Amino acid sequence: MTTTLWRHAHLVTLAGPHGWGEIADGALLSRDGRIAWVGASADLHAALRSLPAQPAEVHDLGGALLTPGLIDCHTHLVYGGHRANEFEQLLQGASYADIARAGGGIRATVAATRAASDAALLAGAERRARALMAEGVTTIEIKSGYGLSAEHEARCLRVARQLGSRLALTVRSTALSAHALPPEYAGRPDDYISAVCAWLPGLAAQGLVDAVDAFCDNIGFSPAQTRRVFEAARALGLPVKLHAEQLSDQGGAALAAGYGALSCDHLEHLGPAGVAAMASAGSVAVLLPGAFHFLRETRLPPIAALRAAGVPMAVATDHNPGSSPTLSLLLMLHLACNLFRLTPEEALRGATVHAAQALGLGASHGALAAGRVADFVVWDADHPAELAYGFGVNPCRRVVRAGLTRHQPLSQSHPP
Ligand code: DI6
Ligand code: FE
Repeated sequence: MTTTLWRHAHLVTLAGPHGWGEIADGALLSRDGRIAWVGASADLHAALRSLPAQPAEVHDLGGALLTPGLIDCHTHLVYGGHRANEFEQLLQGASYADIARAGGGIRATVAATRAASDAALLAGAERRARALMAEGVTTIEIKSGYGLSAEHEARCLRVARQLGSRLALTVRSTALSAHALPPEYAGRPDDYISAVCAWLPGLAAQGLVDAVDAFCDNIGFSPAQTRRVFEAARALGLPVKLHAEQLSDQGGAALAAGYGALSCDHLEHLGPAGVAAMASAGSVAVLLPGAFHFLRETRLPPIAALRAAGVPMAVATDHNPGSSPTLSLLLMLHLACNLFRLTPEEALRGATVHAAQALGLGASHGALAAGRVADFVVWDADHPAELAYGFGVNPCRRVVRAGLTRHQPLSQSHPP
């Protein structure tokens, strides 16, 4: 029941619907992993007087910038191998779809993932998670989708759950079994979808699934197949998300919105009907500038239309070995501004408030406000726009997760 005081902070709370929510000289009290109070230093004495006991620990931040912990709401962190060879092919002019149709792409990673031991999958995912954490990430989503059988999907989701218990990190796991067609179902996509729908209840019963996702595209699954997966999720009471309109407009976002999707992700080919459907369902648009950059795409997601319709926009790494092998969420903030023309405030909101919403954690995470989880980051920065302004720069000084300080995650030899 100890209370900790963080004082002399330049707070960026992001607590209101717009603006940074800046408090130039602020303080924050954390208690039992939650934020007990946050406000201006001038009001601190009154806040302290109302406490049952005085803070056991006091940290003077010397005016440093303090923001909510970053949230990476779309990653494919658990897999075997890498696809650097495909990067060479992409540079020689092959397209992502060409490589996938020739038997590379997701299926190459499926083979490597199935061949990897549990220990190797965990070690690789943990190394990647620690790299994200070193930049102030306190919550991540991890998708399955490189196992593509009941056994291997469960293995990957178990690794995701293990990361959440080994590391000072909140992990949400998403079943993306409808990611690609595994070789044993070649030419039989409907049979594969039947299999996915049949094994989902087992994965859910093992407590491995927080949400269900699918890849609805011309090299993925059709809207009708996606709908079957969503029906299976609905029967289990699980929320859905969708890889939608990444390479073509299949009407996936509107389909997902019809199921109250938490988010629709990628969206380069999203049209007006999809934007309107997402707005009325309250689905978050998860923008993935890493994949856009890596695949040298030229068609931009309809940012102005999303903004005008009031669709909340999130920004994530989409970390995966095939289209976004990045481990820097801060770099994604920069690219979201420079490539997609988000404002630095939209970008930071996209990796905090709106990312939380995309994971169904909108009431507990993503902003600095009393009652929320005490996840925050202290930065060597004067202004919050600096987080998106630099690229290849990591100004993260200190990370606090659930009220506890996490120093230098990369240098720890043992998980906290
Ligand atoms: N879209 C993506 O960006 C990832 N999955 C998907 O459906 C890429 C996955 C991969 O290429 O391994
Ligand atoms: Fe993805």
